[in-house]
Amino acid sequence: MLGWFKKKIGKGKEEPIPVAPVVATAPPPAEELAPTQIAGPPPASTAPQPPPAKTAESKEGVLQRLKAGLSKTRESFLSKMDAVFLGKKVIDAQLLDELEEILITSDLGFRTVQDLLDEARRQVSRQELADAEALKRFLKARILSYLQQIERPAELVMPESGPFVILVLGVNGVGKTTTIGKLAHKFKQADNKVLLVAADTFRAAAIDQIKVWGERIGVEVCAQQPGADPSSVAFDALEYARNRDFDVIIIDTAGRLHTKVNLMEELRKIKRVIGKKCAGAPHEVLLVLDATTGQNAVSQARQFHEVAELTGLVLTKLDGTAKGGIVVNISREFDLPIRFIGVGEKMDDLRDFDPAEFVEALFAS
Ligand SMILES: Nc1nc2c(ncn2[C@@H]2O[C@H](COP(=O)(O)OP(=O)(O)OP(=O)(O)O)[C@@H](O)[C@H]2O)c(=O)[nH]1
Ligand SMILES: [Mg+2]
Repeated sequence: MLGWFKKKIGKGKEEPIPVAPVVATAPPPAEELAPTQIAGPPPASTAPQPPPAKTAESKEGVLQRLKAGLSKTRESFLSKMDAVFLGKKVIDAQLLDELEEILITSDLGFRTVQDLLDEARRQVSRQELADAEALKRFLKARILSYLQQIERPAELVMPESGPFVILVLGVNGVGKTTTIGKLAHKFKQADNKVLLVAADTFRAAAIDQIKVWGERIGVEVCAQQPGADPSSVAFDALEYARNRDFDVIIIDTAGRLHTKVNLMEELRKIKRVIGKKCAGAPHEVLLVLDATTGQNAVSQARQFHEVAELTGLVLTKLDGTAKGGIVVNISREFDLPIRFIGVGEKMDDLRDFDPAEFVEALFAS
């Protein structure tokens, strides 16, 4: 399996990075921790043990786990379809109307449902879709083609030199911090030196939460006091990171309502300050969306994109919803790649988004 991100080596040359086993890093000496308060990895005796060396998970294994994560969507979607098809030999107008309803309740989005149904009706009238199985095959192929229309590569592309700075945004409780923990784990497994930055200073618990992730994974966390200005936390963290050879810096931010102007302006400032401190950064601006919020995720993406020029999306909690069609909806609505999908709360439950795998898991019988 190819890597899920690329490192640029020399001009224009990009090399896929395979997933490698964890190499535990020692905590930094205490005197190096000023000026920000750094929660380093625990001392060697309590440091998390590296998982047994493993190569990339088998394709079959990935698909099984993805299927499990998408089971709610799939069961709702397929069982409703089967009920509509039950006992029907031919595809008629009534069947297509019922199918339309099912597709709409899966949150595929109005435009996508209309496009699918228009084409299905055309093909039925030309007698190209003979039965229910043919119709399912048609839906699967069409949905895949929609997901593949995004031109930009889904892999993250790291800069030629200096750390890869990722800014993570989203409304409250969508799974930003958890996604950051999972992502840091992925980077660490691929042998990168990772720094987490607690720029969500809104609640003390938010700072503790990211420190816990740092300890669990064995990566450093830059944090300050609750209530500190998030822009200066980000600034100080980048200063700390200078000459320390971090490969990846991931910045957490407080959840904010996309409709609150002052909070969205704060994001603009955070981004500007990061760019001033580190030219070209943030290289990746990731918006985390909770798949269970359905259509609302679309308006969140729109507002955040306007303020922060997103470069990619993460859809979390797909395991907790029957409305996984939102992935297709979001993907068609914005010219933004879906980088990852969250299919559970565990460290390994952040999956690379692969359209073919996703559709396979969605339609698996
Ligand atoms: N089932 C499931 N739960 C998830 C997933 N991602 C995150 N969660 C859960 O969602 C809840 C909120 O996650 P957080 O990471 O704290 O969300 P946040 O966006 O950082 O929240 P705020 O910082 O308060 O805005 C936690 O209970 C997570 O375990 C996922 O993919 N699947
Ligand atoms: Mg958080």
